[in-house]
Amino acid sequence: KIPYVVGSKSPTAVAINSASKAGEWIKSKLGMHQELNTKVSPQDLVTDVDKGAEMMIRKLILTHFPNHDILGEEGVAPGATASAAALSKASQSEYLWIVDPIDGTTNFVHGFPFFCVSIALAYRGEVIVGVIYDPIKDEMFVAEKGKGVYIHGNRGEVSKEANLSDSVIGVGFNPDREFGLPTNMKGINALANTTRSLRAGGSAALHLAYVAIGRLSGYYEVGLNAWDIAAGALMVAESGGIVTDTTGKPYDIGVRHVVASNGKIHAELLETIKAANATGIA
Ligand code: 2AM
Ligand code: CA
Ligand code: CA
Ligand code: CA
Repeated sequence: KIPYVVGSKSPTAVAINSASKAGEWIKSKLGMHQELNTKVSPQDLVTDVDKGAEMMIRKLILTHFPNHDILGEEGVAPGATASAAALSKASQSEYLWIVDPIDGTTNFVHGFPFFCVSIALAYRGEVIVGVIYDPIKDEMFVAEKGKGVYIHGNRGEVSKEANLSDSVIGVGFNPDREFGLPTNMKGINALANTTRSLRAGGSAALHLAYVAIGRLSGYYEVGLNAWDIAAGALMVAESGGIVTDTTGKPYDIGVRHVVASNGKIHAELLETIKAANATGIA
């Protein structure tokens, strides 16, 4: 279905196959998870299905690329400090796979049909492949560095809006009640007053994929991790959009406070977030 994937063993093909297999399995487990635990806070959920999907993806990647490193959300100790430490160690890798087995676990647990598998491959710290699979809509988003973004073989493009007042912006509610959520809400408030409308679907990766193919004009959320953003950020860049942090610094795999857009509204989006004092902890 994706024309430029040659051979079933290219990294892109392995990413697509892994996302597709894990996604099908996750979908089959919808409403059937057996364990539900919390991590650092009551809002921070994990199920046996998150863990099982990550194991499945690890195994598939290592079958083809036994020497590559893998950074997966459920393989890392929870909490901002632990995830930053894991990323800083992992970023020394030559080839590093960055895996979020279910992005949108809260949705998965509640049966809200908006979640995905997100898989990225970085070479010396730079993302070169990004794959996001939504098993509910059976939508496979694929980006390769320098080759654009594709949804089932069709080239994706960012939207055309040139002003925030014509824009629909994706946002998310950071679960950290003490710092993250209050910061996020300042930005969300400012955007609610200046945009056409906001959408908070609950999956950072899918929101980024939607920006890349023009279903959203932009996206803003603070306090994310590398696995939420890596694949989607490549997609936005490859479709002609822009991804920065909330201060305007260009995207790299360490960015946690993300602003993504079709490019045309980026300055206005950043300005609005900065003026609201919603840039998050550096
Ligand atoms: P997850 O479902 O993989 O955990 C929703 O606003 C976004 O925030 C999702 O992409 C979600 O990813 C992420 N998220 C959920 N809990 C989080 C936490 N405790 N810290 C940071 N990000 C989180
Ligand atoms: Ca999680
Ligand atoms: Ca995630
Ligand atoms: Ca996850």
